[in-house]
Amino acid sequence: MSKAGINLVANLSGVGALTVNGVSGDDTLTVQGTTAPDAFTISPTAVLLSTLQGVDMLSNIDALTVYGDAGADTFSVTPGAIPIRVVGDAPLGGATGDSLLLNVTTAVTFHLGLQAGAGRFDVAAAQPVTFEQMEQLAVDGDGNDGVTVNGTPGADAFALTALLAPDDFTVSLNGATVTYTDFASATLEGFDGDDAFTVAPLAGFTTDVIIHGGNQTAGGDTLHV
Ligand SMILES: [Ca+2]
Ligand SMILES: [Ca+2]
Ligand SMILES: [Ca+2]
Ligand SMILES: [Ca+2]
Repeated sequence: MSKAGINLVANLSGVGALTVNGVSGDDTLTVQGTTAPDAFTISPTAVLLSTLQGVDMLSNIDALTVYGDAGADTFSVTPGAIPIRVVGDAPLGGATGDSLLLNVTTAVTFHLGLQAGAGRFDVAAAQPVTFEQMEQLAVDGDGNDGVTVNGTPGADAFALTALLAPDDFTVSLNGATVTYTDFASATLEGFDGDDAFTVAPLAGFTTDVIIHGGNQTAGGDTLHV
């Protein structure tokens, strides 16, 4: 463990439970994974790392960053009182890679980032979760809440595809696909630009789908079901 600003490096061995307490001031805790595949379980109060030493209890920390480093890493994140940032690192792109699972019990809004594999989830009554260099994205709800997928000011291509369970689906926005499980509604926000929406429901699909085309530019927004 190292601390910025005071040249402190603490080497830990044989630690049972590790507590990090920021006490006062503006503190960011960064947890670095290994070059192997790591499985992180992340919340505002703990960062657990499969069989390796994690941070069992963290307190008085104002922001949390977790780096996966190389390897196909998994990040299971429960949002809460502090902003959480996860960086998958290598591998970059491709069908397999780093995966983020966001666990929510409230409404959630997806924002596409500028780089491939980057973006942000705004979670009602919690601080946001931002991600970078993430190849697989999934959000698990509690069945009662809605997800909103925000487009960009330009022309966007949305595709909502129902999966087998009654309230599971994927939403692809300009090629970035997120799998949503257990959501009562899905709202697709086109905003400005000529946006194209494709919806592929299945028999028995129970999620309400709401589409807002927003302002058009020239050709208008289109919906294909
Ligand atoms: Ca890793
Ligand atoms: Ca990685
Ligand atoms: Ca990655
Ligand atoms: Ca748009």
